[in-house]
Amino acid sequence: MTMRELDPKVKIDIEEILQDLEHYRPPRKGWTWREPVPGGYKVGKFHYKTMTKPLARSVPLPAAKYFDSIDPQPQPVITTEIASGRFEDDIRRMRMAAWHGADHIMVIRTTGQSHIDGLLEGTPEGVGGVPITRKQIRASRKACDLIEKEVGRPINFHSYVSGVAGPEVAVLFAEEGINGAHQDPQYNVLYRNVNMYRSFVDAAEAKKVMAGARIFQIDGAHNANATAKEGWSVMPELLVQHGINSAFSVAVGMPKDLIGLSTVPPCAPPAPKIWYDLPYAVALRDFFSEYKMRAQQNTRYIEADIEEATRTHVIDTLISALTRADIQSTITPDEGRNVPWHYNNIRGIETAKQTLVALDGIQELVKIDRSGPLGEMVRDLKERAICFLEEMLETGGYFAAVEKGFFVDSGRYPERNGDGIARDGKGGVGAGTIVPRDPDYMAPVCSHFGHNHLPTGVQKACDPIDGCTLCKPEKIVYIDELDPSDTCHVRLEKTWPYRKGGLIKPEAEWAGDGTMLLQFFLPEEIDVARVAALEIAKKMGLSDPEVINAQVMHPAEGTFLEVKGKVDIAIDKKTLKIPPKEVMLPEEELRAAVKQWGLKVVAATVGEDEHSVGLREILDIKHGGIEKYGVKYHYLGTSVPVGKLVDAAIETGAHAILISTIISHNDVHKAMMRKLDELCREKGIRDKVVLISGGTQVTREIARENGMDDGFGRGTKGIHVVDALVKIMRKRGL
Ligand code: Z98
Repeated sequence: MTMRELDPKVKIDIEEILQDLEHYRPPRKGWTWREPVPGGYKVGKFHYKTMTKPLARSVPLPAAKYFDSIDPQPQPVITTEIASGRFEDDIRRMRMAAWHGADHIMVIRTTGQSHIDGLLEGTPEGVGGVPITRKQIRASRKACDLIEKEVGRPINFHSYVSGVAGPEVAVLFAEEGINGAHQDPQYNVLYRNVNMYRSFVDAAEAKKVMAGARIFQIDGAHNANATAKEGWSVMPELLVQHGINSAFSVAVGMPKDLIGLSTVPPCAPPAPKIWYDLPYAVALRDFFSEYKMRAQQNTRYIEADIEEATRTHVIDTLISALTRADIQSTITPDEGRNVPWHYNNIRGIETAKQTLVALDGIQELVKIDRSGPLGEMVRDLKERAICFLEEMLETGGYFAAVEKGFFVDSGRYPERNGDGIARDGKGGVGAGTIVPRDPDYMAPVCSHFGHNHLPTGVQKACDPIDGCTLCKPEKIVYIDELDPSDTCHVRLEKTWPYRKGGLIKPEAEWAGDGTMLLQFFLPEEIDVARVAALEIAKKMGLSDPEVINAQVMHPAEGTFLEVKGKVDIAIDKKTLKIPPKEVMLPEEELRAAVKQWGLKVVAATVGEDEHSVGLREILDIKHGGIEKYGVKYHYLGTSVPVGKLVDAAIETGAHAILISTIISHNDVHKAMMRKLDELCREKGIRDKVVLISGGTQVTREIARENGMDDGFGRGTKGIHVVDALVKIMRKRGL
């Protein structure tokens, strides 16, 4: 049962995870928070106020290379939602997400699983999410167990305990080591039309089971925000919904530290967001100070533009940092444009991490000012929420209020527009199925809500059956996928060539799907551009092309487009020639060597070549040219005869000659290189000077074949040239 640890250089082996799955038991249960470092956190040259224990392995933020590759981990747990429909593919995404700093991985289940009145066993791939089955959970949890060891931080795996099968799902989750779940009986009532009484009875049972396994609970109040006509109008109601679920959970026996409120900013730009979201966040924290906060982006405002989603997310996260968020959830524009891709998950995680790291300790520098309009707005919100609750009580309580359509009304309470979601107490899924317990009711299970008539002398409810599945996991019955024609094994066999067989094929949703994303501009108005974009994609050989994002740059001048489509191209890895990786010397070492030699070079563009920009970038300090590392240069200008360069090198005692050519017709660039080499030989200085050529058409191979010591093409920076210079000079024993 013990699995081989993951090797960071090797892909996770899905087939190995699926092996012996029926006997796998999660080694750990319950939710975990990140570990704060007492007294702050010193990494590299910085002292952080609120960061947590660093990861053993991770991918740091892109700019980390300028900061000794540090990767500070903010206090809030960071969520990502991964649910492509195929859990066998999601596992790889989970690993990538964990390396980028996600420790809360949420699986959206197949649309409307709340309607299903039993556990799913052996359901094939899902649509718009993953079917939550024991197999899916167990395989994913097993993968997370390996991944968390690799990154050195526990991963919270999360799904939903809602709907008519809620209690069964809760037991399944408790058995399989799920760490977090949405549970809110109001969700079922309002959005899935589960009978209201049934929903609350089931919730009591489900919450009790969750508490027993220390599964962290997130409520569903935010759904009102995403459903209501005007998200910001329902702010008082959101407070009420949070209150109902929290109070009910506590009454059922859930400890407060396991109760999280799902807070979603009600507004987004172009609205003046801060005037709505900040008072809402503050009111929420005032009312629910004993509970945890899970802050999530509002799915409602997510459009197809990733930049737009990112900008809003940054502002959301600023509000989280200014107030308090224990969990920062991320979403991606994938929700808006149907590209469930892990790179967008990673972007969302990075947005949260980058923002939270940047804002470390912000509360010591910036205070929420309640003395002005903010305090007034917070009070107003709280008053409206309390009045809502009072009216609810006067109406006859929660159930009566739901029947009257109190909830998700688009009016700003106390206004009502009469468009709320009204449910019939006698109707809905599972109506009339509640059976009162007999006085001698007895269920031989340990995690159980309410009255349980244990026979005298029985200590533990499950003793009479020699243990329930929570106490004796070996009693769990594992049922594999039932449709033999569509199992993850069948799918894995199809994708084997792209995962293990050495074929490289692009993927977005699923392994080997060939999905690619194109970004381009068309100088046409949007309607024309959309159609033209599809034609272009087809001509490029993409099948099933779809415009997933189109943005007007100007109503007449043009449109930016993103098109997804599929290619049927796979590259055989064996045919690729991978150039050996140049290991650069550390910057400090380069500077020291340059200083020791007093390194000097002469440089020019040669022949009839007037293109000086590239060379100047390599020389000048401004963009990190060789000057930055202490190299002195003598620039002779453009179209300089090679002989003049050689003379200058002799005169100035230069250690190297750098030539640059962009023009390459008739192989003039090669001719220039050979001429330089020959001249240096004639003058007897070839062993004293390093010869380097550069230009868009130049490669190391071309340069070396034509008498140079090294050559550089596009994308070269000064440091690459300095590195080459130092290495060549050392090789010559200088
Ligand atoms: C989120 N991105 O909250 P079905 N219960 C609750 C929910 O909020 C949801 C479900 C159940 C969002 C995800 N929420 C949306 C309280 C869904 C799902 O019936 O299986 O779709 O239930 O993070």
